Amino acid sequence: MRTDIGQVINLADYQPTDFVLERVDLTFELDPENTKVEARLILHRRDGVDKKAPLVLDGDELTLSSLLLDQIDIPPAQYDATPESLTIRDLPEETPFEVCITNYINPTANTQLMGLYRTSGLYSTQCEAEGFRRITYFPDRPDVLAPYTITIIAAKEGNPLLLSNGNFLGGGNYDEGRHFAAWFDPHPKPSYLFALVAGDLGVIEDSFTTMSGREVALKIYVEHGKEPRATYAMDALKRSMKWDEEVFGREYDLDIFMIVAVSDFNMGAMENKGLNVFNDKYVLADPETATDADYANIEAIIAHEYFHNWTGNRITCRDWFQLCLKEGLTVYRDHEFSADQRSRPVKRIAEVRHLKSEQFPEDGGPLAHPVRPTTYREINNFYTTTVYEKGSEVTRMIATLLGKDLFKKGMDLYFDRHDGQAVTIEDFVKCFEEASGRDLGQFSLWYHQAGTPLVTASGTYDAAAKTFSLALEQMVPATPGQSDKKPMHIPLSLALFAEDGNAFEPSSVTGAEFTGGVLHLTERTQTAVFQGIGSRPVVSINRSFSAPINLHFDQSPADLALLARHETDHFARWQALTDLALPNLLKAARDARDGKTIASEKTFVDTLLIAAADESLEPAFRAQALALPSESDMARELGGNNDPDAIHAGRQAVIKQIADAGKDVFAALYDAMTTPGEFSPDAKSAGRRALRNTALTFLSYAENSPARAKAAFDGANNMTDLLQALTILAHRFPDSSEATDALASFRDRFAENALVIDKWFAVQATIPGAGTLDRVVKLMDNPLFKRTNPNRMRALVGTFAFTNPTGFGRADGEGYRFLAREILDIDRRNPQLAARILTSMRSWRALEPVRAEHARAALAEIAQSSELSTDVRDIVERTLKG
Ligand code: B3K
Ligand code: ZN
Repeated sequence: MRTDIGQVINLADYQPTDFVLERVDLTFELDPENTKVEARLILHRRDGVDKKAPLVLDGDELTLSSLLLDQIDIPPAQYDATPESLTIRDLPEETPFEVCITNYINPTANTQLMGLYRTSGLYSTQCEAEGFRRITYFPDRPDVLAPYTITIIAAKEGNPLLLSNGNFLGGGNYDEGRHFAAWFDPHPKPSYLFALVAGDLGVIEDSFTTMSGREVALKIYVEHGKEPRATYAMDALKRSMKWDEEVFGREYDLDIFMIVAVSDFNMGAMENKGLNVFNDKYVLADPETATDADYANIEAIIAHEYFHNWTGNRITCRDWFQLCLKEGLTVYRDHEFSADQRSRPVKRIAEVRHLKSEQFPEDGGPLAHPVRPTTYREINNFYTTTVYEKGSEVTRMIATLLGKDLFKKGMDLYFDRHDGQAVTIEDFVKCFEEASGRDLGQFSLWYHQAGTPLVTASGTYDAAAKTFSLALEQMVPATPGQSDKKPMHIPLSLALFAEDGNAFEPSSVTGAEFTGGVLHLTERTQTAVFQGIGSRPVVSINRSFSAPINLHFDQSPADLALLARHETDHFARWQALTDLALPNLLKAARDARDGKTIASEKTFVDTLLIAAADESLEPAFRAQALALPSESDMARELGGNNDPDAIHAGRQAVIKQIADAGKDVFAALYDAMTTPGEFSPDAKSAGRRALRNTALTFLSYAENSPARAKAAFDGANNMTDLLQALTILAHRFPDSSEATDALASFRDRFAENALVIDKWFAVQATIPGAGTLDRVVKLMDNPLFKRTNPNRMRALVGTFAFTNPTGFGRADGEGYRFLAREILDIDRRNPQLAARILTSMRSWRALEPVRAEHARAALAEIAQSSELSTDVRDIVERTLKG
């Protein structure tokens, strides 16, 4: 039964609750199919609220069993209970009162994985955003904060562990065969941060001494036998705790911090107070089963959830429109953490690649929305790259505008002033305005205007006057619901280089504020004039990607090559290499479409190969430079009438050309970039592996033979190398016996390890070409595939739809029709997962007309179903309309 009716919620309608929640006591009597939940809520009427106003609590698929007011049964006439709400009238006007609610829920039947659910013998919860109302009737909104006491009662058999938020109070035997545990969380929190876990798990333990000398017990719970694979996560946790003390001055605040890894989970992880629940994909790692990317993700996500303890938990969101207040800020914090732990420029390159390939298409398509939206139908559909990644970029721009010290001053003020509160973006921005004295009014448009700004630049040099003029123009494209945009405050980090590679120091700059190397673009058009420039400069604009914009700036290949060699900002070097690559790739795609011969410019190929062989550059940087813009990057740049087959063919031809020209470079790198000794997941070793595997990939084109990849597959001693060799075999030589054998041996070796089998599914889902659809359909019947497991679904169906443009987007439309069928099926069990996978259709309008029509028809087929969840209905209708 669907009780979520999905009405539209508007920011403008925000009202505080009529009643203040003082305290919450919850008692759970766990049973797989009939769990008893007893909730005691102590409330009082807020000052000034109408004395007759009833108490209205949220529910979702609930049935009330009993209801007491101050320990006495409430007469039926005094309340109304429906599956989605409980309304109680005639409550005390002034004094606090206690409401005691009892209801029963079925955790086993909860396939949505929201609220309390039970899979593989484990009880666990997911309450953000609105899952708590699936557990009990409650004021389930983030601005209702209270301390919680939790008692969990369960059969000892199968449930030796009974965990919840806060500090452990005690426990013991209860009645026949059952035991109990009690927890108290003194920090007032909203219901979305509630968590309960019960079952039988293994644990690794450690401890951390905080900066004020308090000892915190650290525990990571995983399935029995997997304990050794949690040690990297534990190490990442301790490093995160230390870093947050050193960089943000934030100390942990309970006696214990726990992480539980679960295998059926809708997202990456969840920051519940003191009891983080993680998708086990982001906890478990060892050299045999995890890639370098897995290690980096684990480190980043462990840090992210831990950092939420201050940015999200101690200070939370007033309403869900403010989601970026905690998510954008916390992503910024985890990005900074990883940059400090690893290589800053390489991390920045990876972030920008991700932003451009995920967030830019969102911002440029039907699902575009502001970082702080003003309206939603289903909040779960707003956990987007715009809220997270663009939200992080907006925080980064504040740091850029203010400089390190004033940014820190603003953050300290924010922590001081708002600790224990549920606040808004305006409260956040105000702290930085007060700390710096800078007006951030225009800047705040970044929160409110959707769409990626386009900045067009052109330069003229006046040799006689020794001035360089940079004319800039900004345009923010129209997005759904926002046709007219105001000019934004865009911080552009900028430098001017002489032909010899040295930077110019302008004697003065007029026409725009230029401080600390940052040019402030605030008007629609603006010309900055740099004085005292001795010769024609080569300009580097938007260094380190200081603003999340598209930049149109015609620079000659020679100028870009100069930046690629001499820029001191290594992000900007990578950008120059990308700017050299892109026109070649786009031309190749057009030529492939028109049946012409494909040839890349010599400057581009030469510059790339010089960078590849440049030993003064980090291997990880070189690997990033050689990973050309992806097919979806190309599609985004082409902007319309896209033919995935032509894009693929064009890109393949360019790769082949680079591979042939650089055959010796790649062979030398392949031999040089070994990582002798024992495996280490550190960033430096990972960088060497990345460059070596990149060389191997190019060699597979130059040599046009699976032999070298086959040897690499047979000789690999870690998952990164093994998986890359497998990918080359499967993608480049799918019909070879080497590919078939490698896929079979990989499957047999890892059949027991679901997370590794996900990689096996994903490698096959991304084999280019129309034939992959049949393979995917067959794989769905493989005994190793489980429809009910979100990781499996994402690995096979999600990866296929999101990252295989020639397979999923095959010309006859079968890929889109397959997705439509799957979405309808997944939606019956797990609406959130279905809605997320469906966003893979967001760029359908940019396809050439035949494919676009197939895609539209598939979307229409979904839309006409009368059974849709609010989640899927919201996405499908916006995708069709926008
Ligand atoms: N806050 C959670 C995400 C919850 C998603 C709910 N649909 C994880 C995170 O961003 O840290
Ligand atoms: Zn988060």
